[in-house]
Amino acid sequence: MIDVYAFATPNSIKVPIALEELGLDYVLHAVNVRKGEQKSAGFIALNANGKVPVLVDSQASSETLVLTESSAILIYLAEKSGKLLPAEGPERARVFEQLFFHASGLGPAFGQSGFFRHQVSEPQPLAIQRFLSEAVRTLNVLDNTLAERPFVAGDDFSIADIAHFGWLWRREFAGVTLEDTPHVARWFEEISARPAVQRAIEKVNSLASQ
Ligand SMILES: N[C@@H](CCC(=O)N[C@@H](CS)C(=O)NCC(=O)O)C(=O)O
Repeated sequence: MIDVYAFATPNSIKVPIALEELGLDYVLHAVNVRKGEQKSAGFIALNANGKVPVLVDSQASSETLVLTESSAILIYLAEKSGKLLPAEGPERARVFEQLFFHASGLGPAFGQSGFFRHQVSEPQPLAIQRFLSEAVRTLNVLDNTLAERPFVAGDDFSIADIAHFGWLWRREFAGVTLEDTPHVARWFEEISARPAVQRAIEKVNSLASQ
């Protein structure tokens, strides 16, 4: 049994997308980050970092696996199923390159841009300017990549596409549009049209109305 603790957020959505793409059964549990449920004692016992998503796989091995960090979860699911991540060589390295670029570059820039735009009581123009420009800069890096390849890590859809999709799906929060990045816009339309992605979005959005 796989349990996923998540909400309608950019990092959460990656996990249901991967599970839907891989055809793995799972149960989705809402952790309402708008109400601060990710900081409750019960949830901190699951993830000391107090953030979603968390995956719990009771059939991982002899012990139940509790895994945090969306990129680590994507790699775990890809390796468990033998899909969405090349087994070796340069193709595998390209997927990791994009996952790390997402986790250390694009994702935090989008997150901080959104935070300083929407979640501070006192406006801080320098922080807004810094993080919005970094979000746009990393988006342009991705656009240049997608000018050369159909998917972010090469010729095939992979967990790296799922990672980037999470934050691109919530780009409005960060104050980012796709108007000046036609290759990202093309890719975003294609990923959005995948039936597994649509199923995951519907399920995650329904968490917010529970
Ligand atoms: N590096 C983590 C980031 C997780 C993260 O920031 N999750 C957000 C939702 S997208 C969250 O839980 N925010 C609530 C909080 O930080 O209190 C990952 O990739 O899983």
